[in-house]
Amino acid sequence: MAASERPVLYAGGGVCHAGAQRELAELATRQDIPVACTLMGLGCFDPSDPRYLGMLGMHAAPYTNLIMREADLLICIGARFDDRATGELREFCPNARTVHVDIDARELGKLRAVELGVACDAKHFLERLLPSLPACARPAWRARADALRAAHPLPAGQTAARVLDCIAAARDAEAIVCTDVGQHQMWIAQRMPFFAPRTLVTSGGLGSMGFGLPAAIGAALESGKPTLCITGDGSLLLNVQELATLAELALDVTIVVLDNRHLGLVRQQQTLFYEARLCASRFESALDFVAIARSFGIDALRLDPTPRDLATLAALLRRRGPRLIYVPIDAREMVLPMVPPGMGNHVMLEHHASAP
Ligand SMILES: Cc1ncc(C[n+]2csc(CCOP(=O)(O)OP(=O)(O)O)c2C)c(N)n1
Repeated sequence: MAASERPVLYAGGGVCHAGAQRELAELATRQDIPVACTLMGLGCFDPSDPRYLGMLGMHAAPYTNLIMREADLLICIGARFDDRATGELREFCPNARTVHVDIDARELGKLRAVELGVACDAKHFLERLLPSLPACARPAWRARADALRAAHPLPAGQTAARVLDCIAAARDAEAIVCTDVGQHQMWIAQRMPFFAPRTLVTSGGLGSMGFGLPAAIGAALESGKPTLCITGDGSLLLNVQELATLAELALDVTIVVLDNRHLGLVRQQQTLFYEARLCASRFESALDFVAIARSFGIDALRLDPTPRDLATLAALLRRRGPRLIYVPIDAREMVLPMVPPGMGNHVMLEHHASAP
């Protein structure tokens, strides 16, 4: 670290599992190092800290990937160089020496050759490191990162983004957000700030559609906190019978269904990489999610992504669940930027003609 001019911390779910967020903050602050998180690491670093770079990888904001590309030292803690985070491995932080801390020794050197691999729990590692660690400031690197952030922001969002921004602002500060798998999950990861580990409960890695509603029931039961399940029309159907459990337990869960009448992430891949030949990604029958929820005995209503309805959504988030809020969104919307599979993270698709 002393020899590095442009270090970056790459923090994963291991930091959340170890409960090492305070120690990570101490390392980042004392050594003045920017921090990028994986999907599973979201919540392990304060998103309002000026050193925060957001989520890295396939759906990162452009500045995050560009800053990481300039790193001369990569300190990976509790993450595994998954392809959604790294893109093409040979292009990932190409000029950085690498330190990898992971509780699973088999991960060290598996995908990325490292200068230093430490098989250790993230919290134990940081607790041992911090007492001997001097403070330093890196004004030039911070200025460079700020310039890239200003020049290469996340592209403006569309209807789904408006809904998520509304939820982010109106949700109870303590609320737990559970997601399913798909575009909605990636938009949440891109846009919604998470201030503590386990406030985002999502299925990463081999992400399973159908995870969101049962996860929300579990989170609400265990935590007693207001819980949101933000899901897609495809994912909710995979465990829709759990609406009965939710009604029976009368938990404070608000389900927001972002309905694009497609398996959105599949449609997006087919549109971008298969010449828009859509196959088995469009729902031909329009389901009435409000009627479905009511048939299970759960309050439900439809809101559109208009300013007036979003004000109603914000007001409803202050009321106790269970409730289902059905929000139709524009099916052409894509999760952008997107690093095409097999490319380096600096190759980011930021616009597409078929997106609104
Ligand atoms: C059980 C399962 N089947 C298939 C997939 C592959 N897959 C990932 S995202 C996705 C589409 C999700 O659609 P939807 O829930 O409507 O969310 P959207 O992308 O539209 O936000 C599919 C089929 C998966 N992750 N899990």
